[in-house]
Amino acid sequence: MTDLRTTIVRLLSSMGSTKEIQQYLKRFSQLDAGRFAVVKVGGAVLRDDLEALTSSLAFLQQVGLTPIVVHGAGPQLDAEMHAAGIEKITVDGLRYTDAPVLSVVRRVMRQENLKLVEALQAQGVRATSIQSGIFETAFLDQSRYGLVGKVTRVDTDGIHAAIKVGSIPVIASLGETADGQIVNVNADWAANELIKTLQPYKIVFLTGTGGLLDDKDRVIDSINLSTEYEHLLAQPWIHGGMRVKIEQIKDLLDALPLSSSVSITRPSELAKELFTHKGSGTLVRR
Ligand code: X2W
Repeated sequence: MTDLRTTIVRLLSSMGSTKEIQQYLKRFSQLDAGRFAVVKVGGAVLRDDLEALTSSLAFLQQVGLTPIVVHGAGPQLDAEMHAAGIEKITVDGLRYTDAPVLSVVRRVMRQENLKLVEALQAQGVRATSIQSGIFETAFLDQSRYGLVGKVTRVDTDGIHAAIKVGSIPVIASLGETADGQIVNVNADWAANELIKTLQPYKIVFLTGTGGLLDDKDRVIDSINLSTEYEHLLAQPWIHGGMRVKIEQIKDLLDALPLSSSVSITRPSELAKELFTHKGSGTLVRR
């Protein structure tokens, strides 16, 4: 396990001076503690990069900042469904979720949620598992997608209670309808609704690729949607998943104050993104 010291040494050596980090720390410590950052973690990161994720989140907590984590479990769900002999059906990029699929979703989401919470706790970091009660949902279109929800309201009570005691809320992307039916919610959608409700100071999507990639698979430093959006979507090398991601980020930024931006980076670069001018990964502005 990478310890805190290693994270700090890595961070400082990537910056050359401690002045920048001090400036950012000072600025962040003056913010409303309940709205510092929402960090969306894809399932692939939980599977492939748990160690870096845990030490980066531990670092934030050690310096007195409590991020809010919302996670998916897409690849783990694929693997478990395959193992259970259940065929994966995707409709408009969403997992068709009938009762047998939902039971896998509930089990795997719980397992992945606890995996991160326990990894944080093993490093002495306070973390609170939140697997329900946050995303109030309606059925998106039950005949088309099955038990898949769209978020209608975000109940932030559980999040605020955790942050108040300095504990990192770790939230699974499961929703609940007014009738108490648990439903499957796309984790990016869940994160976006949480972000619209909380309006956090920092918005970070952690992915295995470390950012949005160009035609040569290099991380794009920054994207300014107001001037580049149409041009970008017209590029032949922008394929399915990335197109959806860019469209969703545009929708999100359109709903937020003009000064907002979205960072897409990898777990080991999270501190660099937050505490340096140069940052890391891809910064998307409106
Ligand atoms: C997603 C939820 C998990 C997810 C799914 O079943 O795959 C729907 O498609 P990642 O790892 O963040 O992609 N839900 C309705 O989004 O996980």
